[in-house]
Amino acid sequence: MQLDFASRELTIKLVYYGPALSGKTTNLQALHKAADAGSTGRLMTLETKDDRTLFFDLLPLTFRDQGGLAVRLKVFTVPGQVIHASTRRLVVQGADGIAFIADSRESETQNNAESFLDLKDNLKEHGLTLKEMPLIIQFNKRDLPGVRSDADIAALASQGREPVYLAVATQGGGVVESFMGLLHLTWSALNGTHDLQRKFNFDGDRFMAEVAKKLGQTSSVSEILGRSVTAQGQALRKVAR
Ligand SMILES: Nc1nc2c(ncn2[C@@H]2O[C@H](COP(=O)(O)OP(=O)(O)O)[C@@H](O)[C@H]2O)c(=O)[nH]1
Ligand SMILES: [Mg+2]
Repeated sequence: MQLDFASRELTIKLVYYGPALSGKTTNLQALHKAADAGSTGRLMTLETKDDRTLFFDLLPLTFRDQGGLAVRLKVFTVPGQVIHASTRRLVVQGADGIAFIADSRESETQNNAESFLDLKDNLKEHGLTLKEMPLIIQFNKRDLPGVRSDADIAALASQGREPVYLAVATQGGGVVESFMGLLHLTWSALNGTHDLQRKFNFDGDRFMAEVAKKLGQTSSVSEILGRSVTAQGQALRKVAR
């Protein structure tokens, strides 16, 4: 997080992590498409011709609170290929929150697991742990055959602490939900550490609602956050009790 008191600007760094070709760039493209023109800058993406991210993608999003605080979100992706380990380490540096984009196919389970370990290692390099990092997990490519079942993922979600989302990023499904989940966690953590709401007389709830609106959502924030597998599992357990 970077804070510029003079210009009343807060910059938050969000990183989309995951194995090669899981859909990180596609998530940013869908977010870019969903965002209204006033909130988003150019999506910077550098790809080789076989779809593979060479360095990283960067999507800048800016939201100004009614109180005058500008919150700039810099959304990065990492290149998933094993050979780009040093780039990943660099991109993760200073991250305030991480979205882990997993490929839902059974055949990708091992790649997901390896990338997750790689994330853990890279955080450790910067003296961070997964535990203290705001993190959401997205199971993408739900439209493909051979994916892990909903029940399987629900079971997995109930074991972990992180919110889990399902997505079809190519169609935009689950993309904004995942992003809002990540922003919610990240904002809560930053606010908890730096007491931003009070210092800037900043209304975090109103801010989240504004972001949702600018991302084309008509539902309330709590409704959007409730679309995670985790939240739905909790709701089901409550009904069953
Ligand atoms: N069927 C399907 N394909 C997807 C989905 N998301 C991404 N893809 C495709 O997977 C490939 C890799 O996506 P990309 O976003 O470049 O992956 P990255 O390496 O994680 O940035 C591309 O051909 C995408 O069109 C999805 O939800 N469903
Ligand atoms: Mg990419």
